[in-house]
Amino acid sequence: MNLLRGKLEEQLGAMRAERKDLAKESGEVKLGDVNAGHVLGGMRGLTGLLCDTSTVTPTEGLAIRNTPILDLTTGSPEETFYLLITGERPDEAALSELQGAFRAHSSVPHYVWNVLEAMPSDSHPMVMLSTALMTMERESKFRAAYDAGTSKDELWVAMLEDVLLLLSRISTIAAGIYRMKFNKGERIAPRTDLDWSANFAYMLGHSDGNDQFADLIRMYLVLHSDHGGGNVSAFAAHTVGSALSDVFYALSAGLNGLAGPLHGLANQECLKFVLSVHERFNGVPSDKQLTEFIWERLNNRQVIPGFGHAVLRVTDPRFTAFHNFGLQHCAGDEIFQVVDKMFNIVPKVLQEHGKATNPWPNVDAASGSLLYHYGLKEFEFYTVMFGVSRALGICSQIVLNRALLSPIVRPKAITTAKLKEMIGANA
Ligand code: CMX
Repeated sequence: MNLLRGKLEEQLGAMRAERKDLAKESGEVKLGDVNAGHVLGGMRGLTGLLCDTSTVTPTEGLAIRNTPILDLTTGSPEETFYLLITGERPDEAALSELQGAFRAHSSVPHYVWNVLEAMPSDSHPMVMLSTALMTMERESKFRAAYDAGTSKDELWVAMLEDVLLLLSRISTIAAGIYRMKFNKGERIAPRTDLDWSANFAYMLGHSDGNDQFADLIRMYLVLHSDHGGGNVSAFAAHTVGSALSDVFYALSAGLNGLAGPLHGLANQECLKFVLSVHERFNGVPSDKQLTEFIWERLNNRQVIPGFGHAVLRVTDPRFTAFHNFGLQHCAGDEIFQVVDKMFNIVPKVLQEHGKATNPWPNVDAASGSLLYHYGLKEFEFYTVMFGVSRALGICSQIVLNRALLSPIVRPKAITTAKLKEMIGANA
């Protein structure tokens, strides 16, 4: 990985100096106030982290290194990874080198499969993915370098090696989990003539690597790759990595957070909901039927999956990308038609209802219906797909954090009694 490593080395001096100067000269500058609501409300809205790979704004949504995500939907995950980690688009040579690195370790050693095969058959696919990563920790070059006394200035190089090995293997592992868990037959070995996403589609068993499904998987892996630094998975991985735990520990921690229903698991809930609408109305409901059904749920104090967002205040651009793909390729599919109809009806109802701060669809509202269309119907697997993609962003953040010598995360926690005392004193 001479080109990528060389690019990062070229950038590193200035970035380290900038961090040092900022800490020295501006460490006392106030960025905001901490109030009791932040402490009680999961630190929502509290500025407390640095993340340069991507940003999420309420009105524009996700931008990777200032490039709106909708401008990246025709590219490959390898290009996105290079952009995430360096802030630049790769030239042909750098891209080809990276594609080679993503292929180099795509055959997974037997001891990993042995562990997965020994797991109880009702293990969730996310547990299997996280376990597979932990199993490979024994191969960490970062840990070996640390144990050998490598200077902390140089540790990031071993971290980059670990990250490339991990990313190279994670799609093979995920596809193997899919075939094992859902009795799809023998595992399919990666091909040397396909890139990372095409190989993933191929190894799942739903594609020859060059069809529409492969194109959907390519876009899916780009769209979910990163979402700033404060979401549960990125923050968890960052915290674990800040203790100089290697990327196998850190990414596993992040993916364990992604497995929560309020985070990554929401995508399986969304498709479940869409299918339940389709089943209840024996097909695509009329506008009137859907409007009444949405009101019925809201009056029962149930949420409408796929709508609303903690940060966004517009339609999620990632939803727009999936929706456009569906309109182009799956317009005749009834499940997609339900998604399309919900897009036209639900925001109006949520606005009239007046509770949700953001009535617009998020990324999870459409992605499942497209996977379902192409035969990937086991929605317990969807969060694994999300995890394979999100590994790109989390791994980029971890390499940068080690390269920039980010300190250990250690916010101050207070007791409820102390909080009440502080509220009283400030009232
Ligand atoms: N349907 C019904 N009610 C909703 C709603 C929805 N889709 N979204 C928000 N609300 C309600 C909330 O439940 C809350 O009600 P209460 O005051 O009774 O508690 C009220 O509107 C205000 O909530 P909010 O400030 O708009 O939303 P939050 O920031 O608290 O929560 C989210 C954001 C995503 C958890 C929420 O919108 C939700 O539950 N959506 C449905 C589940 C979903 O699609 N999750 C995927 C999220 C994708 C992602 O995070 O990437």
